[in-house]
Amino acid sequence: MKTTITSVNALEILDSRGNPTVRVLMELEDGTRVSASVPSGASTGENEAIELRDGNRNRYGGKGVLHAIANVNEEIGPMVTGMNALDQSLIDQEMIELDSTPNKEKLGANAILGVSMAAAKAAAASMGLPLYTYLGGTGCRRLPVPCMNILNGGEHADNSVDFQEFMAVPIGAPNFADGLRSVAETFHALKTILSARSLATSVGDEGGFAPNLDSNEEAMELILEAIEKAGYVPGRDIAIGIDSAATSFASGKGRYDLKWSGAGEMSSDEMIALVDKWAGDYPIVFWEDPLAEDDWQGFARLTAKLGQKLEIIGDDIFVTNTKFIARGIKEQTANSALIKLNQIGTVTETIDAVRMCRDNGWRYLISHRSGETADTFLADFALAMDGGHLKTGSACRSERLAKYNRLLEIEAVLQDRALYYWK
Ligand code: 2PG
Ligand code: MG
Repeated sequence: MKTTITSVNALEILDSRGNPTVRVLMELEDGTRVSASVPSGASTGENEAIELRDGNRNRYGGKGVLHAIANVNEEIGPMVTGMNALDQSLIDQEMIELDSTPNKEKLGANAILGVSMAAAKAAAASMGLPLYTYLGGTGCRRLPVPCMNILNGGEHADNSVDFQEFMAVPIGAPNFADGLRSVAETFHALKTILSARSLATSVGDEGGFAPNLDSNEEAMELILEAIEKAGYVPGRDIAIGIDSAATSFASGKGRYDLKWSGAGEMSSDEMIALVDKWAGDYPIVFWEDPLAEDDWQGFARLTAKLGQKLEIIGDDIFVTNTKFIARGIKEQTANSALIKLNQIGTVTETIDAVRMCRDNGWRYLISHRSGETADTFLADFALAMDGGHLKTGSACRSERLAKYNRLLEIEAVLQDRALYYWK
């Protein structure tokens, strides 16, 4: 059969932080050849699928992935060779069974995901279909709103801002290209504003600026100014999305230490009051990880208070795992989930997580990782999942732009058949 997998090999490559990651090369009987590269997070959730690292301090400070590579070359590869690349869920299931641990610690989620993504890419290529059509079907033509991370803090930068990501969200644009342009222009306007105040214009891991500021509020004020300077109306043309990544500054159960800004300790309820105040003061449309991964009660209180007007997204708390999303739905912990392929480790399980959100009236935000490669799988995946929004970093750093540029390309192909809208 044309789509039979004939060879699978893995290679250790470097990600955007210069850390090793897995690239899988796959070939099919009809000569189709693809490669897929796996991303890697910094502010990771405790329950994420395990990224296998060698731990050998003499290579890349212990971050090598030679074991994961060997697992692809010696165990997973031989097993999937001879399988049909079109059988995505079967391939994924067989890998899950071969691993046999709940968090993929034996083979490594980085090894498994590389093969899973490669199978999808190979199947699409062999069928002569764009990846988004193969994964999303013939009716798939809605471009995601690009939630552009223009100011970085937390663990993604060395500055004095506690919240990890401040995103410009082009909610009023007529199409993807104009939406992307408006937030890229905002990014440039922000640079001009920072320079004029002698603030640093160096960037964090995802390409957003990382200046030292006096407070987290100052970040919001600067962004509002940048939106206006770029010629847009905050809240009408461009809204704001935040990822606090609160697990990274939790100082105990239900306690938060705003350590980077030096603003001091806060309880869950004080954090909820801050979110409430900001949601009133600023045009915020979503807030990711406002509280830590173990603060289920705090999340539920926040959702009860603000869930009607704000998209409250769980990242570290749900880790793209249907087990935790199901609990979140039952306990009304949030109203949206962040979706990251490598948090769960296969394409099929990631689609399961999306389906669970959709079936229960939740939203979902498709996301990159802070350590990325030039692989554009995510762009097609976001379109295929039809969730309406995607976060994949700033308007600089090519590993981020690769995804945005792929979406520009798709929109150009779809022409006036492309759809773009917020909500
Ligand atoms: C997040 C991500 C991506 P990381 O927290 O949402 O922006 O960061 O990949 O470091 O977990
Ligand atoms: Mg996050």
